Amino acid sequence: MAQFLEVSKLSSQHQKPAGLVLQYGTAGFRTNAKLLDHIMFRMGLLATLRSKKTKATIGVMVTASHNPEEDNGVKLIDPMGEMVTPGWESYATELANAEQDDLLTALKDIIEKEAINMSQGANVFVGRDTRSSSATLTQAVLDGVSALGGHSKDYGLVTTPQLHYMVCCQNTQGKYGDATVEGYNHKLCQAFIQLIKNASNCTDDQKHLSVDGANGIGALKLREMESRLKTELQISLFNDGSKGKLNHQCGADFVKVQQKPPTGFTMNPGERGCSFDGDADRIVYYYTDSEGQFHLLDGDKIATLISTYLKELLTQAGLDLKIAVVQTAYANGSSTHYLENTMKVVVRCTKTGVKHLHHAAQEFDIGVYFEANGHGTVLFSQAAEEKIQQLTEDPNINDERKRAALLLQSTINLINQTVGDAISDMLLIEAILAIKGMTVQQWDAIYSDLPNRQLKVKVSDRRVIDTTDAERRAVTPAGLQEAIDSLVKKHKQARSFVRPSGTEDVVRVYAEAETQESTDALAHEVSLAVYRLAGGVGDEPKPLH
Ligand code: NG1
Ligand code: ZN
Repeated sequence: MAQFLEVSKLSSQHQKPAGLVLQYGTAGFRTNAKLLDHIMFRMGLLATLRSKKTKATIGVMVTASHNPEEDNGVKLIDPMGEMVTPGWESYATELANAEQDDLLTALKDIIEKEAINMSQGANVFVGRDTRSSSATLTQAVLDGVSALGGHSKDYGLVTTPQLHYMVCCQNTQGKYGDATVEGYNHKLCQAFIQLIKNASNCTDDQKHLSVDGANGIGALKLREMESRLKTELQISLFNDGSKGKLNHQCGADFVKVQQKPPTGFTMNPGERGCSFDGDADRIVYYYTDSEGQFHLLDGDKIATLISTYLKELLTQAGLDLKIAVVQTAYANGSSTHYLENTMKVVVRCTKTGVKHLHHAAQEFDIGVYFEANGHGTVLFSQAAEEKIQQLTEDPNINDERKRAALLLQSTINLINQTVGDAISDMLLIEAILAIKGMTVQQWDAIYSDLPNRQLKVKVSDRRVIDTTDAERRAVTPAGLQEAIDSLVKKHKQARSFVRPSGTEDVVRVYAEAETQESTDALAHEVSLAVYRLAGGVGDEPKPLH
């Protein structure tokens, strides 16, 4: 077939280095940008097949999120704007790892298994972050699409959640919004302005927010919205990419893991600040108190704020909808305790990676999901949206119920339901704080985090660690879980688990306990157990203090 001849021809310009093996991990392929040209071409091919199969537009985002500037990566987006379905992740890995001469066989294998009609049209949306390697890698994706005769639209520089939004808009024939950056800006800003009308007496201080753009795409895209927001929200944008390096000493991941403010950031005591990550799908908030102490409000605090607000609105609206919060093992124990015992909402724990959280959240009328690192959103079931819509149109309800229903409706419009979105989350958080007349300190005081620590251990093959129970227990290597259990017993209110990272060649160690000292000691002891029992490489982990 002519299409396969074209694939052969173009693939020779995007040759795979022999022997290189990469996995479609927690968030797609991610590694040094120099190793990714063939991957991008092949993901262009795969997105085209997926589009033919689903008879819908598919997205391909070129980004390595919070990784260093030298890295890059790619994620595929399914028709409703969600992450690509797991079965196709395996195809992605198979196609990516086929040696140059076996590429056509691997491609035909997928076509056959999925019974794809190759005469069906295909449409692929492509977007990229600000990395210097992203433009050329995008071209490789576009070559892949064109090799199989697919149509493509290159959105150029967009945030990851913006591309998810575009795909959803396109496949819902505009019901979700207009599939343009202007459509996105319009939808979010309008919903935000609508919500904030319900806040009374906001002072200029309360309207001010400092934002760390991680020197990435989020900064660029927030700039484009600023003028529409400025009467209600005055943003001071730091790390906007004009001089600093992407994600270097800044951004949501740096702030969360280091538990300190980003560099190049000035903020007075008590003021709110927030950080995006490199592709603007994560956000964390923070402030420094009058003693100079840094306070982080991570994904768990965000989920608590949003679910409290939604629960109150449901009560005011008199709507009987089931709300749940979905977390991962990284959620702070205090947050889970507060949500279950004080707020009395259903809490689910899933494996790391938003696709797992997203999936679990879909089971409820309203599913609030957040990873502790600040990646998350809120999903409303179709039935919930319809009930809320009906209530806004009901002439027989009182003002309080009407107001609550309208607030819920604007919240639905503001939140990006396709995926976690730093800009959309930020606007929702700002609106909630304003409506509730709440300061960042009051938000922080809802519950107190248990001290926690994340560490990384290098091992020769991280796949030796297999986990169960939403990654909270290690099944292999033998003896590791028993070692962790006995270390945890030595500390008060302690919890610890280990899992292989899906985005870096490391094993992640998490620990929490009653005091920071105890937490750090536990994290170190568990790191040593991993190093000794799971084939550690390099120097033995050293104590933190
Ligand atoms: P890995 O490297 O698999 O731990 C990290 C984050 C995930 C997710 C992905 C994708 C932690 C502990 N892990 O995954 O939550 O966000 O990156 O970006 O934060
Ligand atoms: Zn990201």
